[in-house]
Amino acid sequence: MLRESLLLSALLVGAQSRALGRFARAVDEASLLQNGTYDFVIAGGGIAGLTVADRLSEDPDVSVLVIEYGPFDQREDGVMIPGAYFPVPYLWLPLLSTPQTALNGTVYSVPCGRVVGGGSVVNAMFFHRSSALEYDSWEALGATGFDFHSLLPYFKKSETFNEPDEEYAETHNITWDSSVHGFSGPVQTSFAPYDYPGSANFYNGAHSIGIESVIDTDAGDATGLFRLKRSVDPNTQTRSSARVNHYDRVIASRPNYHVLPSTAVAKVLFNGTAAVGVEYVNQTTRVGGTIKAKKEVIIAAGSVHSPQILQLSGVGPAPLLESLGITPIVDLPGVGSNLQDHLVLTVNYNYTNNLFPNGGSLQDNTTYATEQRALYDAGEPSAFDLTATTGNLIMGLPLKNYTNDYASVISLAQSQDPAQLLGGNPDPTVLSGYKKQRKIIIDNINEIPVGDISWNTGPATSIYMVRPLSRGSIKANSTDILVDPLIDFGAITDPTDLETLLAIYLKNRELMATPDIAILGPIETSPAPGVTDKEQVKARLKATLQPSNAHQCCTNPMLKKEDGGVVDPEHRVYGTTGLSVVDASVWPFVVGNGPQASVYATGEKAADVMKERYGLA
Ligand SMILES: Cc1cc2nc3c(=O)[nH]c(=O)nc-3n(C[C@H](O)[C@H](O)[C@H](O)COP(=O)(O)OP(=O)(O)OC[C@H]3O[C@@H](n4cnc5c(N)ncnc54)[C@H](O)[C@@H]3O)c2cc1C
Ligand SMILES: *[C@@H]1O[C@H](CO)[C@@H](O)[C@H](O)[C@H]1NC(C)=O
Ligand SMILES: *[C@@H]1O[C@H](CO)[C@@H](O)[C@H](O)[C@H]1NC(C)=O
Ligand SMILES: *[C@@H]1O[C@H](CO)[C@@H](O)[C@H](O)[C@H]1NC(C)=O
Ligand SMILES: *[C@@H]1O[C@H](CO)[C@@H](O)[C@H](O)[C@H]1NC(C)=O
Ligand SMILES: *[C@@H]1O[C@H](CO)[C@@H](O)[C@H](O)[C@H]1NC(C)=O
Ligand SMILES: *[C@@H]1O[C@H](CO)[C@@H](O)[C@H](O)[C@H]1NC(C)=O
Ligand SMILES: *[C@@H]1O[C@H](CO)[C@@H](O)[C@H](O)[C@H]1NC(C)=O
Ligand SMILES: *[C@@H]1O[C@H](CO)[C@@H](O)[C@H](O)[C@H]1NC(C)=O
Ligand SMILES: CC(=O)N[C@H]1CO[C@H](CO)[C@@H](O)[C@@H]1O
Repeated sequence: MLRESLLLSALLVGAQSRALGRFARAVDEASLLQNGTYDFVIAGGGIAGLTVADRLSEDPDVSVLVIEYGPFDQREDGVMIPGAYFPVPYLWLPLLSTPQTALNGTVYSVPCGRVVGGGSVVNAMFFHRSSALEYDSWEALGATGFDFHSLLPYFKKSETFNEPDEEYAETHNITWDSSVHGFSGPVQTSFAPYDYPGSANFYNGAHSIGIESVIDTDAGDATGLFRLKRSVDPNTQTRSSARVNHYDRVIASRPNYHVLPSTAVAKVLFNGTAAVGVEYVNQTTRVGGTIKAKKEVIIAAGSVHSPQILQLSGVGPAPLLESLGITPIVDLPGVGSNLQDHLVLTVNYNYTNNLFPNGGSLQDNTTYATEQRALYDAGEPSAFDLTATTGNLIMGLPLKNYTNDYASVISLAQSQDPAQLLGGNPDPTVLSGYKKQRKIIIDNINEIPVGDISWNTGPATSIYMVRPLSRGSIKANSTDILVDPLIDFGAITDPTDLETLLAIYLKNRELMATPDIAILGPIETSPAPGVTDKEQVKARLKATLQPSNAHQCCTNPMLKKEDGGVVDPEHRVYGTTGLSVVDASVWPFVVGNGPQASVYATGEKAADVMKERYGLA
């Protein structure tokens, strides 16, 4: 049970600044309760939380505490070794969606990290920026300073890009543009030095139907075929997680940087509308405590949980808060609105004539797996350098490159009633922001990627629909932080999203039928083998798709307040002081590529904004 007697006065009287421990480290509750106060208290130690904590604590006079729901990982193979990818202990399980109305009421699991490092400890490690036009559109919607040109220094600051071996790059058609990369940042990024022969079939097959390669997704145009880049340290071929690159990296030199693991932030404590600290609860004992924040409380609990914390703190849509018996401190309708993710569709194949080895071989062939693991352990190129059973190539294309009939998809989108899509009676500010998003997305739909195709050279192609027009929501369903919120993806509530997915699926069929790939004898086994009628194919896609690729975002959007915004361009929550949000929940709409590179950059930028705000070194 949460302690009931955590009064603001007790918090403020009890809190005194004392000497902090000698090294950055995990702290326990006992030491916190004695000391009780920090300059910055960060709720959530994922990518954004640890990035900001690291940067703020560069000033030795500043104390930072990160409170993280999950534990520290133990550097298990499943976390560290790409080919052994299986980070299940650190996923948020069980975490379920609400029944999805446009998907026959199906409930889906919600993939999310719960560990120090958050998503960066459990993710598939793919590390790419998205197209400049996407960030420029955020800026146009009100996220001042988030255009690609302004973000570029932060993208560079966040990474150490490791160029591949020149000869390997040449024989594998790997290209990049050094001028857009950083070479001294915390995140180690690299290309895998191993590949399956089928990659050439994919590469040549795509080229044969006019799909062009992009030199470097990170230079502002992310459309085309490209080699997957990873947040992997090439010297060890191990994961460069935020725990590794924004905590372990600085541990010996930061007496002012603390992490309290296995503890949930239950709510933000206010004096009026000024955030003054947080209430937390030990996950095991369910006993709580409070911490004072002298300068700021920073919310970084990820896009599913950040809005939940705000709502439980009295910051959110007043009707929702009142239904839970929470007195609103700030009526902010956008908190928990605007949930977005990427749809996933897996297409499976048998082959009459596939090449060996391929993306299925690690699982099919124990001799090969043993041989590859020995090579990995010896520091040689190995299939274990690739994440689980994925391949090395992916393509991201605009709508017109997936279908000649893009005009009908666009007119379907334009014929929708945005108010109905948001449930019929939406808050007018949220509706206003949604309409602006729809316009800018539809205007750019033939320029920015709407989806991806990635063949693993073996049994599976992964299709992603990354440009949703549907919107979901996060709503607290209890005042107890340990009770999961209601997570409604709103998947394909706008039927345009299913049409876009269909276009990508059909383009993939065309690709698999090119001579370069057809020679391998692929036979589709799911989701719609032999089905050609479009309505029937769509029914199969609906039954097979997953509404989440673990890329949740945008639930506390940086938009104007009159457009349903939650934070201003300096990450400050409207109507409050001393409270900000820094994670992927502040984005106006989802990026087309995997989000992590953009989350690191968002965190770097937020930290700079805060240093400026408080005049920190
Ligand atoms: C399985 C998986 C695969 C992915 N693959 C890729 C990929 O290949 N490429 C890519 O670019 N992106 C990938 N992603 C997405 C990427 O990791 C996320 O977008 C990113 O981690 C989001 O960063 P964040 O800081 O917003 O939140 P997170 O990194 O999710 O961090 C939020 C943290 O807050 C903690 N928290 C939640 N509630 C509380 C609370 N009440 N109190 C305290 N702490 C709390 C959580 O435990 C978590 O550690 C993947 C994600 C997952 C889960
Ligand atoms: C939570 O409580 C348990 C049981 O008392 C304790 O062992 C653990 O250290 C506490 N967690 C933290 C982070 O202090
Ligand atoms: C929808 O769900 C119901 C109940 O689970 C099931 O009987 C029905 O077959 C499903 N329909 C489709 C089209 O999947
Ligand atoms: C690289 O490109 C060349 C020329 O287009 C092609 O012949 C070759 O098969 C490609 N190889 C790979 C691994 O993509
Ligand atoms: C998309 O199609 C246009 C023609 O409409 C073409 O010029 C462009 O190269 C294609 N993009 C890619 C990445 O193949
Ligand atoms: C709350 O804020 C007011 C106004 O800023 C201040 O006068 C008061 O001392 C604060 N209360 C506490 C308990 O700090
Ligand atoms: C299994 O892997 C071994 C070792 O690489 C290889 O020699 C063998 O041909 C593979 N077997 C099959 C069926 O592909
Ligand atoms: C939400 O809360 C209500 C009331 O406590 C409960 O009946 C319902 O089962 C909860 N919903 C979910 C999905 O947990
Ligand atoms: C695919 O291969 C499996 C295993 O050999 C077999 O059971 C299945 O019938 C095949 N499916 C098709 C559509 O060929
Ligand atoms: C986390 C922390 O800084 N703990 C300190 C609290 O204060 C005691 C006594 O002053 C120190 O011993 C702890 O290191």
